[in-house]
Amino acid sequence: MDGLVIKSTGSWHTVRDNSGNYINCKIKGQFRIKGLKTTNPIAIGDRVNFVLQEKEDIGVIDKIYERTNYIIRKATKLSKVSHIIASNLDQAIVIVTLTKPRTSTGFIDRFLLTAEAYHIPAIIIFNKIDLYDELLWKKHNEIKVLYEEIGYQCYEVSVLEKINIDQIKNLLKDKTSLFAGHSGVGKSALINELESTLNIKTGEISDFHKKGKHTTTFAEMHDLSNGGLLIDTPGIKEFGLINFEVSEVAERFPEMRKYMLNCKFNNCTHVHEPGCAVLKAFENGKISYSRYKNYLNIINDDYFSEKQFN
Ligand SMILES: Nc1nc2c(ncn2[C@@H]2O[C@H](COP(=O)(O)OP(=O)(O)OP(=O)(O)O)[C@@H](O)[C@H]2O)c(=O)[nH]1
Ligand SMILES: [Mg+2]
Ligand SMILES: [Zn+2]
Repeated sequence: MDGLVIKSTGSWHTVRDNSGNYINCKIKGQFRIKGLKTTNPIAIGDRVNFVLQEKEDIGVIDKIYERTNYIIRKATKLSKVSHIIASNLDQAIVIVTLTKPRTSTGFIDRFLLTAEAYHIPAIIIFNKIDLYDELLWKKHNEIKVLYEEIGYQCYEVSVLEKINIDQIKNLLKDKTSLFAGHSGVGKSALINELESTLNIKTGEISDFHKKGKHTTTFAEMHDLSNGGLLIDTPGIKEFGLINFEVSEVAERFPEMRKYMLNCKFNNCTHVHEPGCAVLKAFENGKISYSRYKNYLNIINDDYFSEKQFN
């Protein structure tokens, strides 16, 4: 029987079959994707085939259908293994807060890069705008304009004050979407607000660190009543990138991609080469400082230290 993986907790996977039944499934044997070392062979969003073990009331997954795409990361940049956050997505949404907790542009850019690598439309939702003072609004507007100019859709939301929730409902309609972001940004709270029948556990922000407490521990796909599937995920501390080639990194920055064809050398890393069209665009203000800085950070972790420019 065919089904969709809607939750994974280690060795058990909840699969929904085409008639809407939920079956607890295990995996048979080993699944390995060539060249990909992952901690999870089955990811949420996977379409699978399983065999029902009638006596036990469980299923055994024996096949994963080819993934159209996926979002993947390493726990930290030093980890050897990767984790597939979710597969077969129509859109990947990063929930960002500028305070409680603060999301850095480095985190946003790593997320966007990964989505670009698999051609998944990426969207940014800024939550907790109720907490903004004048300074944060200023910062917010700068960041929002920056990403919108590159071509990313941005939304401004407050779950607490129920601001712009309908916009998000429209955005998610009839699509399979992923919510990702740091712990405490309000991913689960926003889903509860979008779908009043759900009662997902949400957590406080710690007073001292102003960070979330990792309340959601497993990714789970939820049904939206106006059509659509939405994946809630555990908060991510660091979005470790899998090993992209340097040449690929610039290609995944849409505003760099535009210029790199004009670089003098076709193996240009856009750092110091003469005749580099990307550097020229950066010097002329066509590529933003924060994006270029994050690009350098990505291709060469310590090229610029975060401290120096934050
Ligand atoms: N002020 C304010 N607080 C919010 C808003 N949205 C969510 N919160 C609060 O932020 C806290 C964290 O929310 P969660 O939904 O648990 O965050 P999460 O992103 O799911 O976190 P993890 O499951 O740990 O990854 C809760 O106390 C929410 O009430 C908002 O728009 N404004
Ligand atoms: Mg949560
Ligand atoms: Zn170049």
